[in-house]
Amino acid sequence: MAADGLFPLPAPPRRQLAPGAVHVPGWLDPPRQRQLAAACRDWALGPVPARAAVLPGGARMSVRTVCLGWHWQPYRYSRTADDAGGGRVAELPDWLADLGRAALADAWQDHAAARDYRPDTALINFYQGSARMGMHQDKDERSDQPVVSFSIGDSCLFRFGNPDTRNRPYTDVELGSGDVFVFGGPSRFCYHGVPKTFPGTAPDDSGHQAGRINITLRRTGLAD
Ligand code: MD3
Ligand code: FE
Repeated sequence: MAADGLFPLPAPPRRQLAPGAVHVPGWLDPPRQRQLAAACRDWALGPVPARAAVLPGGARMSVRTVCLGWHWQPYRYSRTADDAGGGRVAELPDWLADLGRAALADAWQDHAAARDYRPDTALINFYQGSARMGMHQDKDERSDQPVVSFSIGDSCLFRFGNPDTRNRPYTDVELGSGDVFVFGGPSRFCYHGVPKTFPGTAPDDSGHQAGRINITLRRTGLAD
């Protein structure tokens, strides 16, 4: 293969839904999916256990979440998990922040933006059965750096909306195992949600047969 190593790799297939919102199907190869899924199941065990967060009105979310770097609960971040045993959250490992930077570089084809990306937290969501996530904005962060999302296991219906209302207009997209989605710039504060997952659709080689995992990397912009 004459071209091996001599030319840059082609950009991965990707689709821009709106300015700053880019979907890259299958960005994580199966070995990487398996490594991430195993790491997520490990983090779910502690030092802070994954838990279904309780909303201020008293309703419990159907998704279970564990956090790295900073603990999120509706609707604030802290270093300790005050609604899940009080322990201090595990560090966000450099390799995971680096993976987010690499995904951002590929999705946006913007190496300067990727160099400047400094995520300091990861929220890991576990969906099983009929778990879903209603339309919401992520605005507890004090930074407008992008959110990088990784999906593993079952596929889902993802609904990407607009910055002004939780209703139409929105675009429905299926997210599958290994997909990356980046939300930045004018898309960073758009409403979005997961109306449903598709149980039993996880590829055998994804390493996760117990539903869907979603990892989001973010910058909180908070300091101790
Ligand atoms: C668009 N998670 O954790 S990831 C969340 O699949 C969350 O578990 C969903 O929404 C999930 O807050 C969706 C995609 C996503 C994440 C953050 C966003 C889309 C976003 C922030 C702004 C706009
Ligand atoms: Fe969100």
